[in-house]
Amino acid sequence: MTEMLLKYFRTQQKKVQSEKVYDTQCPFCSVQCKMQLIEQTNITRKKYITVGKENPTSHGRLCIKGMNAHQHALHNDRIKYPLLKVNGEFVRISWEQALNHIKENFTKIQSENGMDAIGVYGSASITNEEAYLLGKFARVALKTKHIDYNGRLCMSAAASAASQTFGMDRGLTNSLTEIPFVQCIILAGTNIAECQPTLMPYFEKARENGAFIIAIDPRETATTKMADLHLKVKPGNDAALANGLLKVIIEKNYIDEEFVENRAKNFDEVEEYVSSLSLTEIAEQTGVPVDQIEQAAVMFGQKETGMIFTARGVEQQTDGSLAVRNFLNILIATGKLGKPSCGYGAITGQGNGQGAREHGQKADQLPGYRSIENGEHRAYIADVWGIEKDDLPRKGVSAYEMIQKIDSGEITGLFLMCSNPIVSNPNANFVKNAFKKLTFLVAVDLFVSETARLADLILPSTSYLEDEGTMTNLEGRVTLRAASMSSPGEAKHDWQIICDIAHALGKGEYFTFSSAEEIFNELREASRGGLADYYGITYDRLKREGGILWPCPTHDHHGTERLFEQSFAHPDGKAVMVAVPNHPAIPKEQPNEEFPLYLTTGRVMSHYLTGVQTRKSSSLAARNFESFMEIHPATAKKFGIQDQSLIKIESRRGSIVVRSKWSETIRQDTVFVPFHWADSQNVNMLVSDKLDPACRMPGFKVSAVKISPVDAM
Ligand SMILES: Nc1nc2c(c(=O)[nH]1)N[C@H]1C(S)=C(S)[C@@H](COP(=O)(O)OP(=O)(O)OC[C@H]3O[C@@H](n4cnc5c(=O)[nH]c(N)nc54)[C@H](O)[C@@H]3O)O[C@H]1N2
Ligand SMILES: Nc1nc2c(c(=O)[nH]1)N[C@H]1C(S)=C(S)[C@@H](COP(=O)(O)OP(=O)(O)OC[C@H]3O[C@@H](n4cnc5c(=O)[nH]c(N)nc54)[C@H](O)[C@@H]3O)O[C@H]1N2
Ligand code: SF4
Ligand SMILES: [Mo]
Repeated sequence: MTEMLLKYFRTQQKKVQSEKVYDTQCPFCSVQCKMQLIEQTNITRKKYITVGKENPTSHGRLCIKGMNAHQHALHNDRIKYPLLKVNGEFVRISWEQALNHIKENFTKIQSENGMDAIGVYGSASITNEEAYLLGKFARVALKTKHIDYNGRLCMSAAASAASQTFGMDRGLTNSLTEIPFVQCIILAGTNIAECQPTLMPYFEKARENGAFIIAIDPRETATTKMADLHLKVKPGNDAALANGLLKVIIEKNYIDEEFVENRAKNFDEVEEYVSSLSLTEIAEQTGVPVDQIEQAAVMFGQKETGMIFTARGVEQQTDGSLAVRNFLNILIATGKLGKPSCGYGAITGQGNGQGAREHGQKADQLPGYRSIENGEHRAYIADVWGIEKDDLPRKGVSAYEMIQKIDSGEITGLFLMCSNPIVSNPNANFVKNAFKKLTFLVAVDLFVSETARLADLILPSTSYLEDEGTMTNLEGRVTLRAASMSSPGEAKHDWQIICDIAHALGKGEYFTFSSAEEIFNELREASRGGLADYYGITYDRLKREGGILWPCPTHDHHGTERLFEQSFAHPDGKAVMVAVPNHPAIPKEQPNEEFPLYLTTGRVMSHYLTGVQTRKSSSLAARNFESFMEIHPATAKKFGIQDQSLIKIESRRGSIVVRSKWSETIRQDTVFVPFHWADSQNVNMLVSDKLDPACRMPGFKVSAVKISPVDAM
């Protein structure tokens, strides 16, 4: 370095009068990269830099979202005080007034319409402590059966498939460290390069070590570019494609007979069904040529080790849970489970997508992955909570079905924490109108989101920089997110808000917590002996060890790196295979003359979910400041659509206007629109509300649409 440069850096350094370092974890995806926000103060202003911190999952790597997360957290638009809607305008009120207001309205609604007239809608972006407490709040403080959360739109299909097949659902059956040694990898409907970018080195190392990578996606993405073989499936046909793979695997005898015999059930049923299928018909249905199906099956069958990863491309379908089960059939048939570098991974979505699905936010669930309809489970949790087991409500309904109950007037009050459902749910016009019918809506958020705009009362919550607590990452690794920045204005942690409301409702004795750690210690008890057993995990251990993979039943247990080595989690220890039909019982919407194209939806690297946070970040918003529709040039020409021009997209439910983006790499019968934008660009106005009958997942990934240039209207 030259003298001049050194001198410059020294003067710059002197200008920094003080420096503060905040340890935390990224607020976005399921990798949960550990990081530090460095705040440098000089005479005139503050400067922020985010740097990655060593950890067992992402080893100090960060993606652009993590690096810029502070821009939304430190944004002036953060809500700092409780806001009450008066004559259509939000006005600042005190916490005491806010709590009184909630007490009055919740009590009135429940005395007039019954306990179940209030719904609770939670999130997988809050900590384990908060997710646990929200479940307890619904059952103990509000005594309503209606609680569900945004993970229903995210993890429910994979969770239901793993529970039915394996008897237990942890996103990854193996730790990430095994990926570099896998010989064949199937990436089905997952865009890791844009959605969990800091995991890419695991897959890149596998490639360097000679792995054959197969990607299944209707579009070319930064992830499919890494693959040796890209199966460009017609949207919604993954179950049929997996049948094709299974058929070849069975016919060419890549079956692990011993595994199938000793460790699984129903292989014969699957064999019989797939042998009755025609590969040519599967190729026709899925749009994937026979030779590609054969090549993929042979590669996966031949190799000694193999892993399959699925994400929302396969799962956000009205047969998503069965489609996942069919990929699990392939793993069982080839004996690729419970061994080194052999296993399954549902790439979890939100920061706490794993933990928040284990401790009681789901309509039918109690902590530790217990069931609310199981007598023993009810008794155990009632005991931990100090209530009568008969006082525990029964199971409620899924997220979208709660909204249907709002529409029909069965639910008239809603407590919403950390979600933006009028943008993220399917059939968005219906959802927005339903929310307008609520007598009383409380939204707890960092910002006035599109849904919060409709609220009667908004409560200000704290962000990842301010709120300490545990998050369970995609591996099933419980991590402790440090957070030490002071809260802006009068914002409170989500857990404090829950406790304060419980006190206002006269249920304070069950919510006497004064720290996240105290809540975690109760969660540990509540999860003890359950499938997701956290009992052996403590804050002290998390600080020392950096993260622990559940189940971890005792203090001297190291955590569980690889699941199912000896047996599966069903009582008989066996995995359950199932024959999955090519054509699901509930047919998916198919293109026709009026609506000639498939629409599929998803994500881009720089934005997160409904965009409330990332649209506030100048660096991220600058990368994509508006929505777009990816379309093949040949299709675009057919419909008279120029590149970068405004397009109206219509389905049977509604219409939106976005800009076109020509791309040679998407299927010609399909267009793609991300869902990070709201209002007139909210793609969910187009998506149908049909749900997977097994897990209530909406079919976000397939709709039939028509398109037209806006100036031709
Ligand atoms: N940048 C960014 N990262 C994120 C998020 C974000 O919003 N932005 N969100 C986080 C969350 S909550 C989640 S759930 C995950 C989601 O992570 P992913 O599931 O990987 O993301 P998606 O873009 O929804 O869908 C993945 C791929 O499925 C493809 N696809 C569409 N239809 C089909 C189909 O019918 N079959 C198959 N096989 N593929 C199909 C899409 O083209 C897309 O490339 O990402 C997490 N990480
Ligand atoms: N078309 C289509 N729709 C989809 C999907 C798709 O692929 N396609 N994917 C689905 C998936 S996978 C998901 S996960 C859902 C997500 O859907 P949502 O849950 O609606 O998404 P977010 O944008 O994360 O909403 C979170 C809200 O909570 C606020 N917030 C952030 N952190 C905190 C906090 O710590 N406390 C509180 N109280 N508030 C906070 C944010 O400001 C934001 O307003 O969307 C689903 N919808
Ligand atoms: S978005 Fe995900 S990959 Fe990117 S920094 Fe955050 S946790 Fe890491
Ligand atoms: Mo998600």
